[in-house]
Amino acid sequence: MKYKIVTRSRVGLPVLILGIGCFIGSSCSNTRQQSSDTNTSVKGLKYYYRDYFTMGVAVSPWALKTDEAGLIVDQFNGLTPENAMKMGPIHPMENQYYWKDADSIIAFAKRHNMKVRGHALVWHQQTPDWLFKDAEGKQVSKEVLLQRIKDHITTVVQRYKGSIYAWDVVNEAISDDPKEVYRQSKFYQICGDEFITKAFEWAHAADPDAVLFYNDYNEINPVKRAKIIAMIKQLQSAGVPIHAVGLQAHWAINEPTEAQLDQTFKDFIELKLPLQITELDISVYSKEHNARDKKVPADADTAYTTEKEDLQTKQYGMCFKLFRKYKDHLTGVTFWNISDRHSWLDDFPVRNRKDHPLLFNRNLRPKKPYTAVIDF
Ligand code: 9MR
Repeated sequence: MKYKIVTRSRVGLPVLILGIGCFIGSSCSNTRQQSSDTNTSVKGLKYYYRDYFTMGVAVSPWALKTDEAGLIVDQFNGLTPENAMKMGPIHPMENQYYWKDADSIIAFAKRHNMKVRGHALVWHQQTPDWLFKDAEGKQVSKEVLLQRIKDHITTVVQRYKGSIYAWDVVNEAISDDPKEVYRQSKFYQICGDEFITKAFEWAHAADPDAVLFYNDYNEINPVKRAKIIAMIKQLQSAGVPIHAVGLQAHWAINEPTEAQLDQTFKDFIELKLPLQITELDISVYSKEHNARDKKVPADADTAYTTEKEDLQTKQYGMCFKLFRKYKDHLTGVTFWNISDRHSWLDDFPVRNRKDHPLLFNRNLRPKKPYTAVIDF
């Protein structure tokens, strides 16, 4: 489908852009509205998917002060703080919280009538130094750690009660090692799996209206998926307030296959819980799971070639075809980062290798994969 998007120039005159070619290159004049006006006539992702699910994006407070803000307002109706609400950034010292960044994201969402997902209450990464240590620097007991987790969850969730509709309560607690169930994190080593149950109970007590998620990656892997599902079933049968499942969806041009993704949805649906795609990006490189330095000549080839563009277009098209197929179970899709200007994948798995995983290029123009997402 050749499609039309009507944007407004800075002086308010509607400008018609015809066909996709104009979006992809940087040769078109930049007429995209960059103000924070929500009464825009741009038909963004949230417009095309208005009968399907929320379209969200992970953001930093800084991005909301750049020209990316206009793009966000045009295209999305949901926000996730990429880092600002994680334990380390928001709770750097035991008796000190740092609210400024998280608050600014909430304020932006309110100004533009967007929903906010909270991310993440308990995660093994980006934990503050003080969390696991006592005054002498020795590892704390289970009792102390659980009390600290409780205080953290209660304070953060209560502060944003009414402003955040959903929380990633526990993030990535399942191991990638097929021989292990739970990740051997400090949380697990000190508390066993009790920290998971307790985290959901405390989050629910702090805000009984918030939708509480378990969130994890590599959910398309059948072995890991089975472990995630078994853990959630166990929590459900113990009456733990877990309300939804987040499938992170850090994918690539070569995975998942359509059959694999279809099976992933079929399996998760058996839990009878709402699902969300919480951290979507599609790397233009073949999937690798472990961090490494550049080593082969191909690692230096970071151009966004027509071949990569075509493969990424096909993959985005396939994923969204299945997202629409499972729309009765899917309540949101969130992209992890805004445009190819910056993504965490620029540094992972290969350090300092530029990736192009998103729907908008560095000039904030929709890429060819964007057309595959809205063409239905
Ligand atoms: O995108 C986030 C990046 O800026 C941080 O440096 C990183 C810290 O480990 O976390 C990234 O986000 C992660 C998310 O919070 C949980 N799932 C995996 C994401 C990518 O690593």
